[in-house]
Formats: sequence, C-alpha cells, structure tokens
Amino acid sequence: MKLPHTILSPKITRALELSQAVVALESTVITHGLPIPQNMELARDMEAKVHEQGAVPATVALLDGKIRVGINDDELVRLANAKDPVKVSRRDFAKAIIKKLDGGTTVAGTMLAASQVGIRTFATGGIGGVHREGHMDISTDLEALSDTPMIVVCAGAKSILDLPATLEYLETKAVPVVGYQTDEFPAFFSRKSGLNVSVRLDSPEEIVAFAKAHWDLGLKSAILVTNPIPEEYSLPDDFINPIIKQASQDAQDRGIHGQALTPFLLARINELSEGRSLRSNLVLLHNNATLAARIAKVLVSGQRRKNV
Ligand code: PSU
Ligand code: MN
Repeated sequence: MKLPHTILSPKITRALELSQAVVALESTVITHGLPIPQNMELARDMEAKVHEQGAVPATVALLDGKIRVGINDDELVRLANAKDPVKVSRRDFAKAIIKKLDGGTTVAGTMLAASQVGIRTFATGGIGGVHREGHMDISTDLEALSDTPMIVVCAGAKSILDLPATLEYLETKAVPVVGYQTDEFPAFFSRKSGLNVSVRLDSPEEIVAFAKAHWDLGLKSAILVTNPIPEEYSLPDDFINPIIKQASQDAQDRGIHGQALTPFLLARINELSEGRSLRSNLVLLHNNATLAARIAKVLVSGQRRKNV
C-alpha cells in the first residue's frame, strides 16, 4: 500500500524488513500529557526501556504535516518543545497534513499510523474512554481499539473517566481487557478500581497465544493489556481521588470540554498533587514500555517460526 503522508525512519524500515520486534509509542503524552522537560525525558526513557528488552521503539508523531513513524533525538526535542502542537486523533490527521502542522498522536492516532505500516504492539500510559461529565464525550480511542488488531499495553484508565461505562463500551466492541497478573482493572495511578478485567493472563507468551486465538476467529479488535502500576508507586485512593474530583470540578467550572478536557485534567492533577502524580505517571509508562517490548519479542518469534 502506498502511504503518501507517512515517513518511516531508517531504523524502523530496517526493523520491519527484518521482522524484528517493534513497539509503537504515542506522543500526545509528550505534547499534551506531561510538562516540559519531563515530557522529553520520558520519551527518551520509554525508548530506552524498549531497547533494553531487545526491541525497537517507534515513537509516532506529526512533523510539518508528515506522519512520522520513528523519530530521531533532534526531532523529539522539537516535538517536546513545540509551540501549539495539535492533538492528533483519527479525525485530525487530514488537518495536520494539509496545514503542515506538528502534533502528538493519541492512542487512536498512534494505532492508525502504526498499524498501516505493520506494527502490532503499542505502549501507552492510559487510554481515553467515556467521560463522566459532558454528554457524548467518548474517546475515539475506544473506536480505534474496536477495529485495529494490535496489542495495546496501558495502565488501565484514570478515574477521571466513567470506568464502568468505558468497560461496557469495550465489551460491546469485542475488545478483550486483559489483566496482566491481575484480576482487577487498574485505574492508572492506583492498582485498584473495584472492576474486573475480562481475562487474567500472567506472561507475554500467554498474551500472544490469546491474541492469536482472538484474531484467528476473524475478529479485528485490539487486545487491551492492562498492566498495574508497581505497588510502591501506586497512589492511595484517599490521596488521589479527592484531587481527581477537584480537577474534574475545575474543568466544569471553567467550561473546558472536547479535546482540551483530558490535557487540562492531566495538568491540573499534576499541579494539585504537587508532582506526586507525575512520578507515578513516569514509572507506569516505563513499566508499560518494558512489558510491550517483551510481548513484541514473543509475537515476532512466533511469526518467524511460521515463515520457515
Ligand atoms: N489518558 C491519560 N494520559 C494521556 C491520555 C489519556 O491518562 O496522556 C492521552 C492519550 O494520548 C489518549 C488521549 O489517547 O489522551 C485521549 O484523549 P481524548 O479523551 O480527547 O480522546
Ligand atoms: Mn473526548
């Protein structure tokens, strides 16, 4: 397939030709999710975590209206310091392309770019979902998960969202919600939500076997792997929940909605927690990059065996 708007880095081109393990990384977390300079450090650290496991990281972003799969360090610095970067979900690509904009891709945006070049594994922090306030604010991420056959590793979703509604939506759309070594759906900063995953799996091998069985049925939905934040960085509910509530109230009071809502909430939670949430946020992102890389390795080892 010809991809007129997409540029692969030389490293990613080579890795895909050699059927090496590649892990896509999103960039809205860089442009809209974390403050400067932690955003750039985080992006570098996630790439390093993927490398440590022997896989190749592909940070996805928009630069001058080109969809870039794999960027170098200079480009990363530029992205992390961009003045008004766009938040690029599915509907925003064409705008960014024709107006030659810089932007960070969301979970949905990253899945679109990565899947069209054959990348099957992706690490992020938290997915978007159904918002509590605001009618019909349902993230396109859920749509992307419903029709893009990839393995997406996240730390669950923040309780700024309506978590039960988000899980119901995923069930409707045939998206398995895997708990990695847990039965409980994790809530990003916290390992607990009181809600169940659809299946618990305990190793990358099991996850890959599960994904194959799912896709062998002709289903096109993603496998959402939820990887709980390590215990020692999990924030206690009585600390983080009032902060999340306060941030949601502030958003409502200021009339913030649509695409601006998630970035506002993330920034406000960081502020109100005086940076405590930031440390946890970084740790869970590293943790997800490591697990995604391990899964990607198993996934390609199976493909290589099939080819011989
Ligand atoms: N949730 C987080 N951190 C994030 C995001 C969500 O805890 O950085 C970002 C992701 O890129 C996600 C996007 O895909 O926000 C969802 O935005 P929206 O709700 O506008 O679809
Ligand atoms: Mn939304």
